[in-house]
Amino acid sequence: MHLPAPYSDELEPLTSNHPDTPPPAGASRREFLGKFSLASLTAAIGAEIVFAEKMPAGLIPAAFAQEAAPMGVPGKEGLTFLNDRPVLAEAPAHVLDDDITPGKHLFIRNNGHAPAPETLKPENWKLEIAGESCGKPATFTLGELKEQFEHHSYQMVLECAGNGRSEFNPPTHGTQWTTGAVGCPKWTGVRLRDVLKRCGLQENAVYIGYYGADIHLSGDVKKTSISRGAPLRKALEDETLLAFAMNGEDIPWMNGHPLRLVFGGWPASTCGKWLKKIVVRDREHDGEKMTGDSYRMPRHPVAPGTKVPAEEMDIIGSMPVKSLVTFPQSGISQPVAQALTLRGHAWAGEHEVTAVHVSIDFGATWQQTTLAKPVNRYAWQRWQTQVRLPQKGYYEVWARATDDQGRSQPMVLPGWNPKGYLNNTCHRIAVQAV
Ligand SMILES: Nc1nc2c(c(=O)[nH]1)N[C@H]1C(S)=C(S)[C@@H](COP(=O)(O)O)O[C@H]1N2
Ligand SMILES: [Mo]
Repeated sequence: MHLPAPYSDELEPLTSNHPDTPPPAGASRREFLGKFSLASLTAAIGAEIVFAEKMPAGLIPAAFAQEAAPMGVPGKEGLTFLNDRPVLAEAPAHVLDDDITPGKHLFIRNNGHAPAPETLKPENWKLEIAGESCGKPATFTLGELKEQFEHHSYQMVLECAGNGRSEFNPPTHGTQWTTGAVGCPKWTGVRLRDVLKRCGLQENAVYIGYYGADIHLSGDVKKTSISRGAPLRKALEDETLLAFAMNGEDIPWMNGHPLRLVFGGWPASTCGKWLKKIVVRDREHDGEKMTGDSYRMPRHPVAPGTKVPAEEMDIIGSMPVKSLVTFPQSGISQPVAQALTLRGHAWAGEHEVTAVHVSIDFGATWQQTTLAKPVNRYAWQRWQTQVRLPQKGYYEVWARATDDQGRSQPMVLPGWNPKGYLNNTCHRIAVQAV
């Protein structure tokens, strides 16, 4: 499936030098294959090509075609697939009703091609710690990480900074997420802090960056699809994990098995999947998608459609206050005047949610809901309540969360920004009273 430009990918449009794209008319097959070394094809397939020397120049490996149809990923259920190269899939709100998001319902946001499952063997996995501000660079096997460092588990929200992008007007380039690029599984791993302390931090260390094993969309192994990170203070938090398990099981393939980085309350783009290397930096990390307008917001509000210079943008840190109505499913019918249970989750980046209100009259009046405490910092919080719909007809249920700083979700779109980040408008569902 090839979707039109704004639906494809944040920064990397699907171009003709993509391995699954046929050679452009007129270009020789040799020219086409010339762009892809055998090594990059092998890496993308995840296995040695036995009769490589017999492979016709320009042949597009059938292994790539297997990915194309049907849309779907083994182990995933109930997700809406927005794209297949790279794989992008989000969860409809009602699919996120569980307190702890099961692996099958966790969204997928790939910037490149996921490494082939055969290349992700935990017993062969290694993590390198390096960078100019690392005291004693070292490599750990996954086994050593598990044996030598204490294990910790936290339930933490994972949300793409572009979640909600599809509503911005004028539209912004990137994955057109509706509301489902979010989930809150329970992560288990070792603390990044413990591992960094073992390797020693030089005094000038200020930032960390990650590198994963995924393959650039072009197939070029020298290119990196994404390499982001976070300031050292964030990297040293209790909850910042090198996670090797999710919900007590292996992390799903598309979500970073066998090792991923997890930060609490920050854009999910900081949480490197298929983690191979961490670099300790003496400056803000400058990897792929750290610079320019990637994951940055204008320092001051701008009129929709404005071009904002990079120096007037700041890197996104804590995510904003937000909520979802996960029950009932939007579109249901409900008998007039009967109690209708409503529930969902609310979260607020590095902050706690202090209240969730619902409205059935387009925001004219609001009713407070019962709100649970988070099981730990950075976990989402369950809210629930009941309403009665007074007469037959169409209603919308709106939910609005407020954080411990007194900030509430806007009822209309928040500030437009060039990349369409941080849309935390109130979630709405449709209900018909019959
Ligand atoms: N190695 C690697 N890590 C990555 C990405 C990626 O493409 N490659 N995507 C990032 C982005 S933009 C998001 S939103 C999250 C998505 O995590 P998920 O696919 O497990 O939901 O992973 C982040 N970590
Ligand atoms: Mo993302």
